[in-house]
Amino acid sequence: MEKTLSIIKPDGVKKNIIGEVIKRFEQKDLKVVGMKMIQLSKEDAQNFYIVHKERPFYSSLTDFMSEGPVVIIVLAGEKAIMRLRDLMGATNPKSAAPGTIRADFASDVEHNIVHGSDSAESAAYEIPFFFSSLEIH
Ligand code: 3AN
Repeated sequence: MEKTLSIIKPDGVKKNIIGEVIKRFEQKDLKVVGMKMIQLSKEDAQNFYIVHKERPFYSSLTDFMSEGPVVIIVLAGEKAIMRLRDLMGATNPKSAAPGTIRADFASDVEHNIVHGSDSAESAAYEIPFFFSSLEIH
């Protein structure tokens, strides 16, 4: 059993597809073991995406991620990290495989509906960033 962190980003919440995204996780046997809806401050978003701080899109990404509420989800399952990435599709929806969340719903490379930890190291940073052990079931 592996755990990974997903975020339904502000564009996904605005498009009213929280249920649709979670349904896709559950249909592929990824189990929701922690969940909350919060609005990130700009500083929260900067700290969460600290690995991207030198990237040209860091400022607009952290503006976007703090512009409205997000749903933060911990998922558990076998190979959960890789399987969540497969369900999401490529970062740029133009390159995302048909039937993936980003191919179906994302507008562009920044507004791409969903986040998923990209490695075990990222998950180990991202899960405790949002959840205490009491909030994971
Ligand atoms: P992923 O979310 O697929 O792991 P990352 O980690 O490379 O992609 O990027 C983190 C987030 O930064 C993406 N989800 C997306 O919102 C944004 N992003 C990535 N590349 C770009 C880009 N070239 N221009 C604008 N935003 C980007």
